[in-house]
Amino acid sequence: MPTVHLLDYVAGNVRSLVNAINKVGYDVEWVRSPGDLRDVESLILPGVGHFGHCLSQLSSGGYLEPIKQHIISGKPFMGICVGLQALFEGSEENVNVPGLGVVPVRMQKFNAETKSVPHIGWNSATNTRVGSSGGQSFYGLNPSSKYYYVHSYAALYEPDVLERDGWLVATAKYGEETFIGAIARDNIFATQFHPEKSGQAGLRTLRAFLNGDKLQTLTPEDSIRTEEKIGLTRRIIACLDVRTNDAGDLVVTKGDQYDVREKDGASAGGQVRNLGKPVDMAKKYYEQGADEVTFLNITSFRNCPVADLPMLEILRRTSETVFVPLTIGGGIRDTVDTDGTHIPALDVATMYFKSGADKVSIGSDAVIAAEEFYQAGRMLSGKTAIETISKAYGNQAVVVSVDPKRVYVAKPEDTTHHTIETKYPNAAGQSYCWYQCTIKGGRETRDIDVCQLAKAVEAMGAGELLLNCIDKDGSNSGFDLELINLVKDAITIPVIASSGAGVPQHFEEVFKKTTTDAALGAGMFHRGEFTVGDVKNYLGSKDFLVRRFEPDI
Ligand code: 1PR
Repeated sequence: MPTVHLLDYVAGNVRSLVNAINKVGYDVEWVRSPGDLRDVESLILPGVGHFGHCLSQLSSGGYLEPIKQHIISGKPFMGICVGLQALFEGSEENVNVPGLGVVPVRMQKFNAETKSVPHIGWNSATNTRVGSSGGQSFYGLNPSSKYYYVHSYAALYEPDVLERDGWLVATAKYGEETFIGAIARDNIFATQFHPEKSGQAGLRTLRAFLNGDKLQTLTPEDSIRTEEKIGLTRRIIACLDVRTNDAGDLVVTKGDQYDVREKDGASAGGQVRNLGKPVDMAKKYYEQGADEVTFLNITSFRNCPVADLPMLEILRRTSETVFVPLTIGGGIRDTVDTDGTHIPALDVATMYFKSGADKVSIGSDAVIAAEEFYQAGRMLSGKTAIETISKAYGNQAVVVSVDPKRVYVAKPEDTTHHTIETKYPNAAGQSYCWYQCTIKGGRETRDIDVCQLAKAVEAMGAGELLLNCIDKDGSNSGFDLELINLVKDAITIPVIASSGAGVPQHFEEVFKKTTTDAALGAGMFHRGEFTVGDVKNYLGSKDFLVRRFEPDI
């Protein structure tokens, strides 16, 4: 197999990139020291996390000058995400650290007053020179395709500024802002999106770069650049709750209100509901068009050494065939291993990232951390799992999964917590409620409400909130819209609505009646009642922008 060199200067998640490169027929070799760069032909610079951190790491490792020399020499260079940002002059994210200065533009933070930041999800990358009369694309980018982005800072697009200097530019639109999704000139290609996480569209781009296939003429159908096609799509996530069943096998399960045992079993609860094998099901949902796949390890594997966690193997295998973002939750916290070794949450997360996860999802530990945050007078300790992981891997890598339950009261004064007046009073006629956070899979309630939790974890550096709802879980009765609106109003990071989806119309409802950034389904997909494709077809028929699965080409 031909070879490409990867420069992995921070211990990031590059496994999916390696898998994607292998998938398009190339082998990866690592650049281990600046001197290695002399003999490199094709170089990819991936990047995650913080601009300043990445550039300082490159600088202190002695890589900056050799990278510049590689670029000047005319040999193929590709930057991904912060690898693209590194080519620019600098970034508002850290004004004191200069970039490589190849592109004379500075990165700016997205306007968080008008939309969720980070920008997470599937968006366009459309060549600015493509018009309705046709045109050319570069490195396989297609105006009809969508690509997976996750970033808070972007190079805002100013028409013709870069094109005048010979750059090919592809843009995307987020809210009112148009930004650079990809650029190319001579031997340089860089994408703000993650091709390794962008399904077949991303693999096509990666393959085009590695094959040196720079320009393509678009078919008339693909050249039609309509406003309706441009922009962030509605993100649909398939969630797999995973645990060992009574026979000791790791299975996908699903409960209602978090009870995953069959109801027709013994009085103490029947068998754990077995809905299939995690790796196979993840692949199935990928091929149905799921925009992300989330695994929640709903029981801890207490007697297993951390390095042997069965979930690590599931991620390794899944990331070989599933090229969309993978999230793993359950047990992301400081842990004591079977031999008594203390393992910090950051190390647990690192194992998952190295196995192919793109994000970790923190549940119980986030609730405890939020309580401590308030007890300390809203002071950050710097030691929580959220803070340490987001500092090392970026906010976008940290999801907080919340498991709230409704608590009804007759009037708001009956509780110190933030209440809403609900359209759905309880049997006692009480029409106010607050949402109480729980830990340990809903088994233990805590004296903290969902708004307090959301604000605290946002301050700690969480990049996204996975908003479950125990009352709605497995009910097939639709999402808890009141809860979602409440939380969306409290924070600016993206929210994934979860629990209650039963039919495609529920996704339409949640996107129409709330400003949720994404929506997640579990049981309706596992039971085979609807596919992810059914949901997307339905949303598409209602004029929502959705990404369709692109078959291999
Ligand atoms: O606390 O950090 O170890 O994380 C444990 C994780 O496991 C948390 O994210 C918690 O939400 C999850 N979890 C724990 N117990 C259960 C359980 O079901 N017994 N599942 C559980 C959470 C909720 C969603 C579900 C949606 C949609 N499941 O994952 O997929 O409710 O379901 P639906 O569409 O069928 O209604 P930690």
